[in-house]
Amino acid sequence: MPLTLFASPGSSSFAPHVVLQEIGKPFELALITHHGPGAGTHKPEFQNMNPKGRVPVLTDGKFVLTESAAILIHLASQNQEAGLMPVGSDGLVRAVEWFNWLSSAVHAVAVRMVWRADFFSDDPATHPAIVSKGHEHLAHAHALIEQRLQDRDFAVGNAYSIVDPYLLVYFRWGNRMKLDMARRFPSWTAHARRLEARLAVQRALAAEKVSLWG
Ligand SMILES: N[C@@H](CCC(=O)N[C@@H](CS)C(=O)NCC(=O)O)C(=O)O
Repeated sequence: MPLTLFASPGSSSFAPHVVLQEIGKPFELALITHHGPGAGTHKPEFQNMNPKGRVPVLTDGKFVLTESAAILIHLASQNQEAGLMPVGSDGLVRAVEWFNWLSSAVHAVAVRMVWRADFFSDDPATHPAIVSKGHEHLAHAHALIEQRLQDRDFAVGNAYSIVDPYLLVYFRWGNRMKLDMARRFPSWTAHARRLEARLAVQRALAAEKVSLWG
């Protein structure tokens, strides 16, 4: 059975998808939906594989790996020749520093409050306040990312690594939220354009039929 990435277009699985495209070895992309009625992530066969009911999932025969950060580190370390591991003596810990913060405070809290207020409360009357607070958390996180990307081409060690496509996911989500990322975050936008020039990113965007800009 080939290496398979279970992914949903434009979701956090976009980052490992880009990395698989960078590596260039054969893989299968299993695109499913992750929200709405009949979502692929809610189907029993998917939940048997990943009881968390989330994408991405990477499988290789009986090997099943969940969590974007773990999949990204696994792909980079198993394919050293692709040069996607963060460089420098503290490259890996800097990557983990990015991954932990982005996947917890930014994704699981701020982004989810904006897009999935129902996850935090069953009372629709509370949802506008949750969304508004989520935007507040997100604005703070976005400002920090912009600051970190000032005067550097890439997130870690100033060389392209597995952290960069993961940051690109959050940039795209900002545009999906109509936050006018290009005007508000010039350094992050330059980073996104630098990534968009890469063939692997173009291939992943085309395969998922999504754009970075809206
Ligand atoms: N911590 C996980 C989060 C994954 C996650 O939340 N994925 C979303 C798409 S971006 C999902 O599958 N959501 C389905 C659901 O909430 O039912 C990771 O970083 O991989």
